[in-house]
Amino acid sequence: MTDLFGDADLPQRGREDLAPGAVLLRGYAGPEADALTDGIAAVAAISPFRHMVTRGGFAMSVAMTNCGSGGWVSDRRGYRYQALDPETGAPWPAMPAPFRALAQDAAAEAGYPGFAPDVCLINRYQPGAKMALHQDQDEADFSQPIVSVSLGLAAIFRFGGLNRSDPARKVPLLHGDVVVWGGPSRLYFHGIDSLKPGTHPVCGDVRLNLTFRRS
Ligand code: MD6
Ligand code: FE
Repeated sequence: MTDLFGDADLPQRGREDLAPGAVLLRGYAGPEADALTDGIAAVAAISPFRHMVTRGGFAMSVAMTNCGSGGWVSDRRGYRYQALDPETGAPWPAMPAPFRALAQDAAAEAGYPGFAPDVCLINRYQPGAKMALHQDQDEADFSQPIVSVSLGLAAIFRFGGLNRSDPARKVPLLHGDVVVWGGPSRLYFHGIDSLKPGTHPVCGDVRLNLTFRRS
């Protein structure tokens, strides 16, 4: 008999409700991790990771790239989605098939059938990198969820409410964890604490995060 939680050498699987509409699927992407890291390397060979600048002129500590029919960008003009990579002047690399399949499966598992992501933002955290509390509000249709996949080093995810000052819970996100959120919590404030140094057997000294959206 298989035991969902028994094998010490397997990543823990399971499901946890984080908030109305937000579900954590522990270890869901574990079996796909190698395909995902290969895909990330292929994307980054075309559109390299870079530290984008905020409207205020500060370089973000998280390095980013994108794949799909558009990409999330930030510069002195603000945040937006655009079809061309500003660094290369060319379209973003296509979304690898295993990325799209995983995002659709996870969304359906979490109660959002029919999710059709057109953009995948790829975040790379080195030790000390963090993401300040923010809302994801650059998308056109807030009825579509976001699917977020964590790979490599563990990070603390802060998950608050609709107001910046709402108390935030701290959720450790581990290699293979997938968060799907939408519905009532689609616009909740969230962020990532400063990454602690470490070494992960698959990803080395970084944390990688894929966020799939319908732009
Ligand atoms: C990260 N994630 O996990 C940053 N946004 O590195 C996000 O900002 C995020 O995980 C929307 C939905 C899920 C997320
Ligand atoms: Fe976000």
